[in-house]
Amino acid sequence: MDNKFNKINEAKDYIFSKLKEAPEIGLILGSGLGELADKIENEVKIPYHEIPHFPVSTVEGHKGQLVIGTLEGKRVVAMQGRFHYYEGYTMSEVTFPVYVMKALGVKMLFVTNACGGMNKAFAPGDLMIINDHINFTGANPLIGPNMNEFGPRFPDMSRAYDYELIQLAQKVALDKGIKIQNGVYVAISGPNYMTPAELKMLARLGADTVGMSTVPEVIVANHAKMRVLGISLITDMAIGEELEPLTHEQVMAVAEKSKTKFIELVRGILYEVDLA
Ligand code: R1P
Repeated sequence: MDNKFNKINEAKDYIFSKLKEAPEIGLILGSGLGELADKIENEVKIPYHEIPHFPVSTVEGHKGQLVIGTLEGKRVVAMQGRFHYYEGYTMSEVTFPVYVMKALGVKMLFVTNACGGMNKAFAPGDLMIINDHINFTGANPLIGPNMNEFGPRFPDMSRAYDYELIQLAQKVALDKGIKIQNGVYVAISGPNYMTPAELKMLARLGADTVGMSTVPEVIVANHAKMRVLGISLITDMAIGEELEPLTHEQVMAVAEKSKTKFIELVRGILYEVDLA
C-alpha cells in the first residue's frame, strides 16, 4: 500500500508544480455536465494523460482533464470527466483522483452525475440532491490494505452526504427558483442500462435514482474525511413498469438542455459555502 500512497503523492506533486495556490473544493462533473469547468477563472488545465498514474477518460461527454482555478471566489479543482468501473478500471483506479484531491488540500467534494429517475414524482431535467446512496456495484474501492494516512479501516457511513451542504444546496435552489428533488442514488456497475425487472427491484430497495458512478468516489471521500455534496441530473425515467429504450446520446441531450440551471445551482452553492 506504500506503493499506492507514493503514487498519490507523485500525482499530487506534479499537479502542485503547475499551481500557485492549493485548491479547497473538488468538483467531479458527470456526463454532459463538464461545461461548468469552462467557467473557472485563472485556470490551469492539466490533461489526465500528463499526470503520473492517472487513468484516462474513455466515455463520450467526459473530456479528460483537470481544470484548477477560481469559481465564485473559491479555489476549485474540477474533474472534467470521471472514471467508471465499467471502463475496465479497478475501483482503486476509479477513485485514485479523490485521494489526489485530498492530498492537494481539498476538504470538500461536490460529486455530480447524469442518472435515471426511478421515483415516479421525478421528471427528466430535474435536479436531485443526494441524501444517501446504495452501493450496488458489487465492488468497493476500499478493499485491500487500508491507507491509514487517509482514514480508518472501517470508515463510518452514517452521514456520507454532509447535512449542512444538503441544507445549503436546498436553500440556494429555493433562492434561485430552481426545482430540486431529494433522494437516494443507487450505483450499479453498468455499462448496460437496467432491465424492467432490475429497475423494479432497485426501486423496492429504496432508491430514487440509478447510475454507474458517484458512489465509489463518495466512499473514498468519506474514508479521507472530506465533506461531500452530491447532485444528480435526472436525464431519463427508469421505471420498470414504463421503461422506454435508452441511449447515451439521449442522456447527453437532456444534460445539454439542463446544464444552465445545473451550473447556476453549483455556482450559487460555491458562492455561499463556508469553508471554515
Ligand atoms: C450512461 O449514459 C452514463 O451516464 C452516466 C452513467 O453513470 C453512465 O456513465 O454518467 P455519469 O454518472 O458519469 O454522469
